[in-house]
Amino acid sequence: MTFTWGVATSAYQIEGAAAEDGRTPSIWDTFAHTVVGEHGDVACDHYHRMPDDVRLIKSLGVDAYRFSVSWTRVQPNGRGPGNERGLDFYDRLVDELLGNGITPWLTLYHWDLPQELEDAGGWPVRDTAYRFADFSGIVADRLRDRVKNWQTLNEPWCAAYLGYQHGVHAPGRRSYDDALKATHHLLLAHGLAASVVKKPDNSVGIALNIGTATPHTDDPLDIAAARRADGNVTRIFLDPLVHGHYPADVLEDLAAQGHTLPIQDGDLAIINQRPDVLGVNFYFGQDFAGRDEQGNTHDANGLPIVREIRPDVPQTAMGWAITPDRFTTLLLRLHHDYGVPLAVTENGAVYDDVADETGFVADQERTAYLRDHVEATLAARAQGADVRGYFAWSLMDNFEWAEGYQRRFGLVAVDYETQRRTPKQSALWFRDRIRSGM
Ligand code: IFM
Repeated sequence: MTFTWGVATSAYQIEGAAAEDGRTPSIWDTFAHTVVGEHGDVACDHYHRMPDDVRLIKSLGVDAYRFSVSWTRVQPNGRGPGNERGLDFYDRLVDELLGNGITPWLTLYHWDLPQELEDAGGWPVRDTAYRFADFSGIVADRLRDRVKNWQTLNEPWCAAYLGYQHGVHAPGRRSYDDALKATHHLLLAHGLAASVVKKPDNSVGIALNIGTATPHTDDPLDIAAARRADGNVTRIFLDPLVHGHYPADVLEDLAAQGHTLPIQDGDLAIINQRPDVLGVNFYFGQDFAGRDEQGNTHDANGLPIVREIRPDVPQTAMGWAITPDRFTTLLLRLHHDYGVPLAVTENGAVYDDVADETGFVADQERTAYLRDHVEATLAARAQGADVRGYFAWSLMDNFEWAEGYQRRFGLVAVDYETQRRTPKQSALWFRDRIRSGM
C-alpha cells in the first residue's frame, strides 16, 4: 500500500475573500468579529493567490493537499442551489492541483456552519444534518469526477463541545445538552453525506481529533476518569461510525446524569458509514485523574471528576505535551479496535517563531516535533497498523481560530503585511524526508 505525504489547511483559516463572489457569513465570521477580535476576512488571501500557493505546495514535494470547502461560498446561507462562482474556485483549485501532480483530499466541513443555519438552531437541530447532505451533494456533483479522497467532517468533537458546551469556539454556546444534540446530528450528517458522495471509485471518510486518554495513576478512580474521557471524545464518535452503536458505558453515564442523545429509529444505520479511511488528527497526549486538586471525586453537581493533567514532558508553545510514543500506541489501538485504514490527517506544532532579515525561520523545535511524529507514525505502520498517509498541519501560518494569528502552525511562514510566504526549516526538512522515502 502506497504511503501519502501531504500538507493540510482549512477554508476559513486561509482563504480570506470573506464577502466575495457571493459568499455569506459563517458562524466563524460572526464569532471571530464579535469575540476573537481577529478574523478571516483576508487571512492568507489564498482565494486570490491560489495558483502560487499550489506551486508552493508542489515545491515541498508532497503527494497530496488536504483542504476544506467553505460552505457559504458554495451554497450561500446554507440553502438552495449552488453558487457557480464559489464552485468555480474549487474547480480551479482541483485542476491546478492535478495539473501539478498533487492529489486533492477534500474535507466538506471544517467548522464554518452558515450563520443562517445557526440562526435556525445550528447543529443541535436535526435539520442541519439534512442541509449538510444537500451541500455535500452540490460539491460532489461538481468535483467527484476529479476528487477521489473525501472527508465529511473535520473534528466534530471540537464543533460540538468547544462550540456548544464550552463556548470557546463558534457559535459560543454553553450548554452540554446542545453539545450532545450536536454530536448526534454531526454523526447523522456524516452518514447522510457519505451516502451522497460515495461511489465505487472514491474513498469517503472523516477526520477525528483522537486523544490518548491515559490514567494518571493506577488508582481505579483515575482509570475510570480515563475511560470516561476516552468514551466522551473518541468512542462516542468511532463506535457508531464503525460498529453501528454508541458505547454502552457512555450511554449509561449520560443516563445517570439525566442526559440523552436525540436518537431516532434508523439513525444508527445511517451513521454506520464505515470510513474508507479514518483521518486521525493528533497533537498531544493527556492524562486523566478522578479527583480534583482538592481531592474531591465529584463536582458541585454530583458528577464524577474527570480532570485533565498534562503529562510531565516537554510542551509546545501552546502548552501541549509532546508525546510521540503515545501516538504510536494510539494508532495501533485504533487499528486493533476499529480495523479501518488510517491516515494522519493533521499533526503539527506551535512555537514562537523568530524570522531572520530574509523572513527565514530556523524552527528547530517544530522540525523535531514533526520528525518524531513522522517516525512514530511509521513505527505504528511497521508494527502492523494500516496507516496510509501523514499530513502535516499546516501548509502555512494561518488564522488559528480563538487564538487568532499569533499562534503559528505553518511549515511556511506568512508575513501578513505583505502576504509573502517563506518556507521554514521544517518545510525543507519535510521535503527532504519525503525524498528520502520510507
Ligand atoms: O488549526 C487547527 C485545525 O483547524 C483543526 N485541528 C487542530 C488545528 C490546531 O489547533
